[in-house]
Amino acid sequence: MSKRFRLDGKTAFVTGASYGIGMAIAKALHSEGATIVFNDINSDLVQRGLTSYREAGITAHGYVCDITKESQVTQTVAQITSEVGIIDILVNNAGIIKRIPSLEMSAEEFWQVIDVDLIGPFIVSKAVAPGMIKKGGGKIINICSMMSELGRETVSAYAAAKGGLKMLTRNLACEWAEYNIQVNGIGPGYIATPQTAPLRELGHPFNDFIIARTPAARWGTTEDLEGPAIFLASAASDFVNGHVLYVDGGILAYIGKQPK
Ligand code: NAP
Ligand code: GCO
Repeated sequence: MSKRFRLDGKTAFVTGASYGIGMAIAKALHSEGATIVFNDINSDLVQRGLTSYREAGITAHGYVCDITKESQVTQTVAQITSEVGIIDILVNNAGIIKRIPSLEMSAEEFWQVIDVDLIGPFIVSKAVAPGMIKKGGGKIINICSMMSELGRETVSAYAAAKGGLKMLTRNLACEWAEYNIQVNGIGPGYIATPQTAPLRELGHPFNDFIIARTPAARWGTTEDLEGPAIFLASAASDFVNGHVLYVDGGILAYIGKQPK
C-alpha cells in the first residue's frame, strides 16, 4: 500500500511556495520522491525559497511568476516543461487576504483578492492541464479554506474567492475526469503562518477565539497538511475527485464550546 503514496518520477509545481504552507507541502511531496518546482511573485522570494529548499537538501526549481498574469503563467509553464518536465502535480497554493470591513473595502481591493485567490488558480490549472492530458493524467490540489464554508467579519472578498475555489475544484474535476486528472482541494483550518501572524499576536482576542472554536484546541501547523497533500497528490487518491479535504482540527464539526 505504501507504494501508492510514492511520487517517484513526478514533477510537482507548487505556487507561492517560497515559505508557509506551500513550502511545507512541497517538502512533503519531495519526501515521497517528487521533483519540486515553485514560483513566487518576485526574485527575492524565489531566491529565499531556493536557499531554504537547499538547506533542507532539496534541489528545487524556482521561477518568478505572478499567477494573475496569464502570459507570465503560460510562459513559465512552457519553461518548466522544457527545463524540468511535464507537470504531473499542481498545488494552487499562492494566495492573499485583505481583512477589511465590506463597508470600507473598495471594489479594487475586492478584485485584487479574487484575482489572486480564484482567477489565479484557474489560469494556472488551464496552463498545466494540456501537459497532464498529453501525459495521460495528473493531480490538481487547490488550497481552499474554512472560508470556503464559513464567513466572518472583514474577509468577504477572501470568503467569496475561497468559496468560488471550492466550486471551481468541483467543476474542473467534472470537466477533466475523462483525462484521468483528479482535481481536489485541501481546506486548512487556522494554521500558524505569516498570513495569520496578525491574528496570533500575544493577547489578540482572535487567538483565544480560535483555540476555543477548535476541538483540537490548538492552531494548526504546516506539518498537519503534509499527509493530506501526499494523499491527494498520489495514486492512493485516484478515485477521489472534486473533494475538499478539511484539515481543521474539527472546526467545521463544532458548534462551539458551551459556556461554563
Ligand atoms: P502566505 O504565508 O501569505 O504565503 C502565500 C504565498 O503566495 C506567498 O509567498 C505570496 O508571496 C505568494 N503570492 C501571493 N500572491 C501571489 C501571486 N499573485 N503570484 C504568485 N505568488 C503569490 O500564505 P499561507 O498562510 O502560507 O497560505 C497559503 C495558502 O493557504 C493561501 O492560499 C491561503 O489562502 C491558504 N490558507 C491559509 C491558511 C492559514 O491559516 N495560514 C488557512 C487556510 C488556507 P508574497 O509574500 O509576495 O505575498
Ligand atoms: C482569517 C484567517 C483565515 C485563514 C484561513 C482559515 O482572517 O480568518 O486568515 O482566513 O487564513 O483561510 O481557513
